[in-house]
Amino acid sequence: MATRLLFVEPPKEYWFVMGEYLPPPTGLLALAAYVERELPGTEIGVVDCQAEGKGWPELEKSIDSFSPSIVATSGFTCNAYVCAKVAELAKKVDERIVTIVGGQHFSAIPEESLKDFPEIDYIVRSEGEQTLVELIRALEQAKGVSDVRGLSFKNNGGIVHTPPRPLIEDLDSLPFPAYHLLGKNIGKYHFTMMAGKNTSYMILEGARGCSFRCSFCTQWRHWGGTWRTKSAKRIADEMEHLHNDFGGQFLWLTDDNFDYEKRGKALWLELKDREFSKDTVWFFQARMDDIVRHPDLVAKMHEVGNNWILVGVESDSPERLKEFRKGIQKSPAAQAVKILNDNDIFSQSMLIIGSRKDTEESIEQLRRFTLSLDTNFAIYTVLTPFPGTDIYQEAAQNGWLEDRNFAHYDMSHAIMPTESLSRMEVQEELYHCYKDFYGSVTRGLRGLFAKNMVKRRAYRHMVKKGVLRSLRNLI
Ligand code: B12
Ligand code: SF4
Repeated sequence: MATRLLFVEPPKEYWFVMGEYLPPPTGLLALAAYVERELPGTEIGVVDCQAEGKGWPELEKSIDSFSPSIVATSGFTCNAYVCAKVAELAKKVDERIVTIVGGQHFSAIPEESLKDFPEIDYIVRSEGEQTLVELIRALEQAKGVSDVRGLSFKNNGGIVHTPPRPLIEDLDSLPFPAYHLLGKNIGKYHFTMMAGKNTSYMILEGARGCSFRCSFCTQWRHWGGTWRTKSAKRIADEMEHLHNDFGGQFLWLTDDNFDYEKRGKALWLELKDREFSKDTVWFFQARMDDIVRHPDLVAKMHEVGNNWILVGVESDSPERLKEFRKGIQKSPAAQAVKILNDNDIFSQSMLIIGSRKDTEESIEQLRRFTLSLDTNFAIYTVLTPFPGTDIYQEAAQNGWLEDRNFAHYDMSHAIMPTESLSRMEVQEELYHCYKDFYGSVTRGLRGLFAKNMVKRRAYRHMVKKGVLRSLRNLI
């Protein structure tokens, strides 16, 4: 009998800091497209609970009516319980349903996850496409799965981790993500604060991994410390496809480190004569040093629709940058933000508080530095020990993990104390950071009446959605 594979995007909490958004389940769509191509006999379904407004009871009905042989789901650390609940629900509907999860969190701690969540049958570690296909084949042929690389599962009371799978060499060989499986939901995806409620929001991958080694980041570890990019032509083709075939107007490139050096010019050449780029805006994340080295390419990307960049500023302190292994000695944030502002690209700066050596004074210094930056938007985060990072290991060994509820690992909940601040004091400091930046009447008015529409929307969001109030409630 053909495999019936149901991908589930579970009911999740929004990250309140960024307000109302509905992201397409990109990771699941990448997997679905690959299975569709490699195993054409598979019956594939996608339930997106967010888009369909489904809660747990409705999801149970959807699983029941699709009658899957496999249920697959994905989530970050803060959604780990939600993924486990999907597996539990699948087993409740029919004990024979095979449950599979993957993604950065489960890949980082497969042993602990399989022990904590007995309802999960298989964890696919790191890159998912080939492992999932081989696993389905092995299950269809009712042969053992121990030859499938990149898999963790329970066996005879123990846990087996098969050897890691080599990564796919050529990302251009992957099919386009299966947006067509979203059916009538396709027009619902939006990111109100970033692009307005009625602008269709889609996510695409330009690259996987990162060649840097920041101590707080899970990304490089998940992808084995490598950085692989799709070709500029492939990225442009994928953007065009999302725009022309599905109406995508606000495109989010998942790349955590854009890397102008390696492909900025080539992408500009690919996009500049394509009609669709006049009707889309797009976003990515970039390193400050990359921006500063390539102001000319920053301008060129803007010409072809890039209107928002998230920059990992993290801290102004050289000690902190060293501790985070940012690969930078002195912060070039001021120059980077100026280049973005000069090019009318919305500058979003990410800042981190709560590292071991942080004190009231050092956080106050970071606040002053941020105000001096003239960044359009500041997002302060609390240093979060995501499983898979060195910080997690160090914190676990030293007993610093005061909150072990993974649902709180969202960079807004303080998880650890510092040497001189209690966990709650770190939480209070986070509130003060936002209050300083967004609570100032002058700054607020400037934001609300800014010429730049994106900036107006962002400030309106900060005021209307009560982000400050939500942060206050965490204390
Ligand atoms: C787009 C994005 C978002 C979007 C929406 C994402 C979504 N669909 O929900 C928004 C802006 C909303 C967002 C929010 C947050 N995000 Co975010 N986000 C990303 C980003 C940039 C891309 C995700 C993506 O689509 N990747 C492309 C797909 C193809 O990759 P993938 O999901 O990893 O899947 C592959 C494999 O991992 C594997 N796989 C994954 N799942 C499964 C499941 C199965 C069954 C199988 C077989 C395989 C498999 O196979 C896939 C193909 O190989 C990533 C960084 C990155 N580049 O991945 C961060 C990232 C996932 N986010 C992160 C974080 C921390 C957050 C926030 C908590 C806070 C924040 N500061 O942004 C919030 C939480 C929101 C919430 N409550 O759910 C972290 C997660 C770290 C962790 N361990 O938890 C990441 C890794 C960023 C980072 N560098 O640290 N995010
Ligand atoms: S540069 Fe960005 S993506 Fe790369 S390791 Fe550092 S934080 Fe992670």
